[in-house]
Amino acid sequence: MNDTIISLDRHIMDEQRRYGGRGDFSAILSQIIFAAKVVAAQVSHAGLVEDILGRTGKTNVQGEEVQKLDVYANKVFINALNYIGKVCVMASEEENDMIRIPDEYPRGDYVVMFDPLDGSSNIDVNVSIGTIFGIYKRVTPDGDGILDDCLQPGHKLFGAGYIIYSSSTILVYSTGNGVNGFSLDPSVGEFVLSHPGIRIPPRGKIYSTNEGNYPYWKEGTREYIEYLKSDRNTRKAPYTSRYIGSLVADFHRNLLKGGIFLYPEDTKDPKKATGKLRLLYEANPLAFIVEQAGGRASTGYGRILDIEPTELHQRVPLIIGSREDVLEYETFAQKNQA
Ligand code: P6P
Repeated sequence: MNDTIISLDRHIMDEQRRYGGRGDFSAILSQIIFAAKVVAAQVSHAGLVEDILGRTGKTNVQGEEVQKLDVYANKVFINALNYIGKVCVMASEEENDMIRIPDEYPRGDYVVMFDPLDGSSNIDVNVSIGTIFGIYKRVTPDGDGILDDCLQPGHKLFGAGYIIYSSSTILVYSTGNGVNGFSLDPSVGEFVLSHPGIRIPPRGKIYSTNEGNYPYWKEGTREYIEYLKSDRNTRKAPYTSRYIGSLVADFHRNLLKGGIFLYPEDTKDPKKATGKLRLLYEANPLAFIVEQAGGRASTGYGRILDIEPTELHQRVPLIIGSREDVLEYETFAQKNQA
């Protein structure tokens, strides 16, 4: 038996001992791990389970058609967190309003935001999908959490992470002391340390964006993508294009290999005038992770983690990945504001 295996539970306990936590945050992470295992089990055979893959015919707050696995994952995360007495309020991409803690359960000191199953359009074509989560300390003293507890800037995050459901299920998280990745070993049903101390290369050679939006991008953005595709860039050779269409999958690849992901604002759809992706439960948690790994996350005009949120489901342009690549984009994006 290999005695160097470090389970995620052990890693969380080590972190708690090192930083003197009371165990509340650890309890939240442990429940997120449990929920991730439950969702992973369904995702792994979603192709076989007709009723999971079917469509509900309903749409969520984003106006996207809700598929049953979205609904299922949302309920799994809510039910895993609402009864433990560590959380005072939650928010989810799948819920219009904040998620109250049921009266019969105690309230706690933390706030959890999540996108329960990002990449919904890929669910029924067996492409990688993921869960994104962020955890804050509450700002109100007690009782039910309120909107002020949810609308906190990303630099106040206490911890954040994501789970990618793919050829293997990997959970990546940070509590502000570096980034570590854990792979789910289905033979023992545990997440074990597989990617210790993740650092994103300062510059990559991959760019990830939906070039179908090119006609609707602002001038500086278009010029940047043309620059990457030329031999004028610092590599003196075109970057490689990689785009899966699941934020978690595109982000995870670039985190490990280096590169830049861009979902800039576009002029086609008024809903995307400030970008498509959500600040609270998509951009902020991934920005926290990428900065902890030495990368950068920007709107093109400013640091994601510095944005003062105004709405639960507000959208932002998201430019995220290798630090030097994101900084270089920002020089081009200045033209967008001229
Ligand atoms: P588009 C998936 O629906 C998602 O929210 C993200 O996971 C992904 O990065 C983005 O939208 C893809 O959007 O417009 O390129 O299909």
